[in-house]
Amino acid sequence: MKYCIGIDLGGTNIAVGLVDLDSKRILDKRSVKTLAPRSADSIAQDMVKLITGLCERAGIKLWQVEWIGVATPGVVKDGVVISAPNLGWRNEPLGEIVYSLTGRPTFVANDANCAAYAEAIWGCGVGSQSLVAVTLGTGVGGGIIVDRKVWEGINGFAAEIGHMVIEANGRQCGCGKRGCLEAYCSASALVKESRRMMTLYPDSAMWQLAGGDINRVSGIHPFVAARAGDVAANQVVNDYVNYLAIGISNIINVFQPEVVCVGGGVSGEGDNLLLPLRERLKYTSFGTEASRTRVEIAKYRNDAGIIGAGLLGLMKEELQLKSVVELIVEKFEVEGAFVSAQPFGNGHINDTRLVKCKTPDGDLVEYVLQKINKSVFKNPPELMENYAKVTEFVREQIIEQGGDPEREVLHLIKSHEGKDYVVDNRGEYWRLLTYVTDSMSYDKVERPEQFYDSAVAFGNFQYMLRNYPADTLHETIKNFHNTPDRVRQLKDAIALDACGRLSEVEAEVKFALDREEFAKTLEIAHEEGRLPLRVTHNDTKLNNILFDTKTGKSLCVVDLDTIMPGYSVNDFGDSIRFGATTALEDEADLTKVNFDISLFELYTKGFIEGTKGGLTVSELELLPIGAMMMTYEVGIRFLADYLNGDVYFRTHRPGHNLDRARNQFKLLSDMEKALPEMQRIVAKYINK
Ligand code: GN1
Ligand code: MG
Repeated sequence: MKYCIGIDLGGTNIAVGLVDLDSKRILDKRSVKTLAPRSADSIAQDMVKLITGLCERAGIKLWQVEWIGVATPGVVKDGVVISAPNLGWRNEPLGEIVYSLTGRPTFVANDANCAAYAEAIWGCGVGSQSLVAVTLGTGVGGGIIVDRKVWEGINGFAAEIGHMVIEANGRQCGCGKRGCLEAYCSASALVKESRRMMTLYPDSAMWQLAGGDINRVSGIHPFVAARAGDVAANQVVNDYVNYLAIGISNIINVFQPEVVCVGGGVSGEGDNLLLPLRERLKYTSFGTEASRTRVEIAKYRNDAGIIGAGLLGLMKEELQLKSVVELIVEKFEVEGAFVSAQPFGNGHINDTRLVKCKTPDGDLVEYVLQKINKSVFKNPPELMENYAKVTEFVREQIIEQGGDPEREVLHLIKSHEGKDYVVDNRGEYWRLLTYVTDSMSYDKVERPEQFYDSAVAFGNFQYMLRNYPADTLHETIKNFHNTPDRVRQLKDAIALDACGRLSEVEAEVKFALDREEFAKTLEIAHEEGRLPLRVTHNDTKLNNILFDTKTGKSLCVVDLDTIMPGYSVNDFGDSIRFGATTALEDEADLTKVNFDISLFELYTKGFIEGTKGGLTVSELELLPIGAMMMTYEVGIRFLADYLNGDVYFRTHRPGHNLDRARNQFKLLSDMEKALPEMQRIVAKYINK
């Protein structure tokens, strides 16, 4: 089955439905009160809670939802609700907010328009080219479809059918004018009129139906009483139908649509409303004899909002709707037109998508789009300045080394404004990179040569940056690999115990704090002049290298967010902890997690070769400590994040960060035992 989510955001309720795209049916739905006025952020959070609940009940994952459609009152453009008086909103980037919370493509459109469209294409107007929808609810709404497209008018809010005047100097309307259709044909007007007649006719059957309480009369009561022959009710219904017929005949006279679709709460009367209405229209429309316009009751009635919203993804071309990601991609100098965007890679921090565009010749061009995680990288413009300068510098080095600058270094695409990034309405930063064709990355070593290759590549990367002016680099994350400071952060997390998880992890906390002295080793070596600061990558996991799928060789170092002054041995160590192991970084079965000394040896050989004699002997002697340090450090970072409630690293299951921490601690225990062996191996390559 193919699923989507349809959200009907109303002034009173937020209704969310899980829609089956094939049958175009609502499989399940839930709602909460809107409680307007409320911020778009807080409303979106409620929407996401309902979405998650629906997915859980249906036993599906959020990523299985093809897209999310939101129908909202007010004027909408490119996912931004420009103005919605019912919600008290102006310029709220609802699409971006929902996207950022769910990661699913999100479309936003005006509620009456999407309801009308759903009726025209799949509802009572199926197969028709033109349809006008009249919604009889709290107010009277409308939507106009011409040639299967929504007619929004030059100002963007056409189809205010409820505010067509049908009686000069008539009843007062909420809009300030007099005589509007809404003042006669909304459900509220119907109730008001029933009450007026009840006071004039104390023996009307409507009194009984309302239980003797005039405040409890509803829009259904006059119809029921009229069928029983009640005079007062008959007059209410007749007047109602007459006024509605005037409104609808005006619509027919102006548009001559194939279908007029009557929806909203009052349309629940079905034939009781439709048959007299059709009868009246015979006398009110122009050219009735020859008229081919059909007047019908809406198919979706109360669910029109959910269905219309859910199906937005199917009507995005016609409605000229674009998802948040598409709108961002269009702000860059891309070749061709946007086709799709899919989640990409296994990074724990940024939101990464593989974007496909199509050129007029029909060629597909691929890009990598990333939304920079602002809570991790506090100053994205500085980060992007590093990124652009470093890639430029590395490009020159690659040309010097005789490499292919197109495939061996990342390439930033400029925005139309000539910048290296785009900022969206919410102040989020996005960058676009060319995708290196025929390449892939690995989360685990598949062949030993691969690991050796990655060692040469990371070593060479450091070598290429050996003359980079370090003082021009911004520090994108302060104290990133300052392990004693990471211990301090762990202690803060322990003291806070934000989620009450501390008692669960006593053994892990003890393991971490027992090694507090060890944590200082590299800082001391640096102070003693044995470990220089260099320009380093600082995130040298195997999956941050692209391999050529044709040759199997390493190709390009990626993930350049943390290039900063650092220690060479930490770059070495980060690769070891991630690659020289028999399991993935998050393997929960610790019996499968073992340090692999032969992979350690291969990497040592490759890294020393890659750095081309650029590292000092005292530095090289610290390589095994670097391996242990990075394993320890990321282990305590995972543990601290678990205690803090998983706010830093992206998780995919409960306890994910704890599994990762335990995994790294198991690896560290192995390494502690293997330290003499590691030192012997390193010594062997130093002397070569
Ligand atoms: C993060 O973004 P990604 O997944 O490549 C983290 C690294 C950790 C790593 C653990 C900026 O790297 O420091 O070692 O997860 N990056 C940042 O897998 O914190
Ligand atoms: Mg990465």
